[in-house]
Amino acid sequence: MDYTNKGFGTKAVHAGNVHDKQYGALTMPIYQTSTFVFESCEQGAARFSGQEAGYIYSRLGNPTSSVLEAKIAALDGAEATLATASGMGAISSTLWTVAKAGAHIVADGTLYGCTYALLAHGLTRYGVEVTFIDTADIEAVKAALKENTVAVYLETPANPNLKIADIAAVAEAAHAYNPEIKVICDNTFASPYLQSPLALGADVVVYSATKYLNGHGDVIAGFVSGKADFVSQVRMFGVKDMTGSVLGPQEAFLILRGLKTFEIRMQRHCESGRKIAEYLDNHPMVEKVYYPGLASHKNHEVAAKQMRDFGAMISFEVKGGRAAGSKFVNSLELCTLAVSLGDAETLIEHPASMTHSTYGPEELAAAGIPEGLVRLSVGLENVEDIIADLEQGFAKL
Ligand code: LCS
Repeated sequence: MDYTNKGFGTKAVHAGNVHDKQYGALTMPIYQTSTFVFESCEQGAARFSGQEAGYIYSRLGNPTSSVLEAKIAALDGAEATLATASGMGAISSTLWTVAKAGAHIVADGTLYGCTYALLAHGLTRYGVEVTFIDTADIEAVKAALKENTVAVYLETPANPNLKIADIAAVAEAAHAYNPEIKVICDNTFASPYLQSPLALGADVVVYSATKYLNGHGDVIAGFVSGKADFVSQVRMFGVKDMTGSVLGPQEAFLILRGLKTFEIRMQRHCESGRKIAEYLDNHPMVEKVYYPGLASHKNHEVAAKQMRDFGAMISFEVKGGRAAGSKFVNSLELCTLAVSLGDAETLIEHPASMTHSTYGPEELAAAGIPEGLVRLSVGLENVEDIIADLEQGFAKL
């Protein structure tokens, strides 16, 4: 059946599924195998040369992962998707595919801490030039593009301050300068439920699937979606030869399981996220709330244009700065102090000392990440219980 015109929830449950012909299993079995048996030397040769379709070795592909990849491609509206062992595996395998010594990458300065480290301290060791800018400023994007620019890299909403860039405007500027430039968008905070960067003009979408896509806090994984030929390059060079960052079939199975409830999880996340953002915005102990769904957000209009809803990631500053923020976080009981996001459990963390500790104090300031910022990933608990916990935390200040 063709699921192209079906609803998001229907795609999440059915798209890409392959039914087991041997026993009729409803769910995709876990093909826990490292390698695949060839019938003959000739068949092995044909598989290696690409003349015959079929599995060779699980670093190059595995049936359980293939079903997951087809499903994510359907959710992303992509020609193809590649599953990786982590979000950083997806990002590094993609960047190792597009970059080489002498190449130039334009990147937003506000990124997940390890992505920032990869770009600022990793790739630059191998002769790749990186210019950090604010991609919400289109003139800055245009000014940064150069003859040797191979990619423009951004997150929107960005981790941890929910900064929004206009994906269509960034892609238009980059492609007008040079159609070969790959616009790479990290869609982790939004997920395919909220935003379709490829439809907006991006060339490549990367994810930490550790977050909303898996949604249950028990897997580390990533994805790369885009045109089939590019995704194939990332698979056959970026992952196969450069990083080896391959997803195991057990993890693929768990993500497939999590995706069955993806749409309803996201509906609940968004509904609670909105209520909590409004609660924080009206709270006398809160200095500032960073949430793209609030009209006060700097780029609320761009967010409203390119996102279907606003998600459940909220950052805020408690009055009294970093010390007050730490005291508040330490007094929470239901909200759990942990990095990561997009899980059933509401998680809270302090970016400057945790996820973004790869940034120095000046880099934090340049990226618009206040030292006292607290980041909340609103989970699937009952929203009144989350608010009651936040309220008792404020009362202790
Ligand atoms: N991209 C974004 C936007 C992320 O938030 C993360 C992880 C990654 C990529 C990397 O994915 P991973 O390799 O961990 O699957 N973000 C984390 C965070 O904010 N807290 O803990 C991890």
